[in-house]
Amino acid sequence: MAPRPEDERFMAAAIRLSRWHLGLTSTNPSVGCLVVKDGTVIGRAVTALGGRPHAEPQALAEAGEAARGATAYVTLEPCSHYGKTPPCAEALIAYGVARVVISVTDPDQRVSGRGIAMLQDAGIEVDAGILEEDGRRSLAGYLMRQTRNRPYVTLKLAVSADGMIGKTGEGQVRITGDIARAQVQVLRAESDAILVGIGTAIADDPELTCRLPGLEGRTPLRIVIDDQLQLPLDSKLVKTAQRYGLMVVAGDPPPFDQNTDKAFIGRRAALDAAGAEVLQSNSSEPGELLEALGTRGISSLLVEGGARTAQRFLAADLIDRILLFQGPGTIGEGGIESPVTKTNIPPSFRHIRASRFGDDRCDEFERGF
Ligand code: AOF
Ligand code: ZN
Repeated sequence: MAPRPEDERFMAAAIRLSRWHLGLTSTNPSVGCLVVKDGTVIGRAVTALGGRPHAEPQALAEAGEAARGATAYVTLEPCSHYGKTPPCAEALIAYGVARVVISVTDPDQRVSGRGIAMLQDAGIEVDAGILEEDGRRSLAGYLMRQTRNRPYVTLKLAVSADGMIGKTGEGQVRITGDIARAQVQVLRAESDAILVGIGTAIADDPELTCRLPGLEGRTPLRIVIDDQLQLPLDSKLVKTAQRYGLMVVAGDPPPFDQNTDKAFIGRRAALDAAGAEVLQSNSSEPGELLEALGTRGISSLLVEGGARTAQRFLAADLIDRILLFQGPGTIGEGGIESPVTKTNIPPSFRHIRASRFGDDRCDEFERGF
């Protein structure tokens, strides 16, 4: 059957709803579901924290008896498998829903079209592919991990008007204002993990937490690429390792043997004792690290700096989205040049949005996958 005029409006609302739990449901996707009858929303839900229950049974339970004959809007094809919960397609059938509108079909091999077939076999009308581009964006982490076993990677850069991301020897430089910075904290909250290089970790001593009121509990796993384990034990990252989690990636073979060098072994033991996890992975091959993260269930990664780390990911073609925050001030002498500016974004990226946050501007670029 054909989509109806109201479909996009309700699907847009379901997609917005699904974003509430981004970063909180891995390895499951955060899915939104609305149950609508006679133009009124009678049930709504998002995949629960930790990934279960799924969205549909919760939305159906809210709608109750009234779900009979209603339309369900779901951002992802309802599941058809007996996993840790019974199939959502079965719940939709049992509640007597007349029509199901889907944005994105599920690449999970246990589902992959079977959810739709199950609904259709029960006589339910199904329309798929509604607002698919937005739906895919909201599910980007899940889709990337399912299809390529790696997280979806967002590079965030704050750039001054003269194209700099910082100043040599100066630690944190204010480039953007409070509203843009709050927006970055929302990005952190939506991510499963956040990554910086050791240069940034030492120069800025960042905490990389989410401190926005109401979102304090949503700090992602913090990761530092630190080939030789130079992260100071009194850094904010190490001091908060127990509380928020910290992964330190010891990488490229340094000019000593990591298995016998006493100082290195000592630093590794100290980080371990402080609650950090030390992972061995070749940092000049970021793909290796991404695969390890994907295997651990990390679906979305925010790369926050600095220039060298960004460059490595870009060179390996492992950035999927770029958020370029641009402040009005200049840095001038001693500035550290941004690895990307609006004029040299790799041609595979498409500009999809420009927003304003106070005096700052944010341009968003993405690459399809
Ligand atoms: C839905 N609605 O809200 C979500 C779905 O481990 P399980 O049993 O929870 O199954 C995980 C799979 O369920 C996941 O790979 C994806 O196919 C689907 N997630 N499905 O119908 C939801 N989160
Ligand atoms: Zn399900």
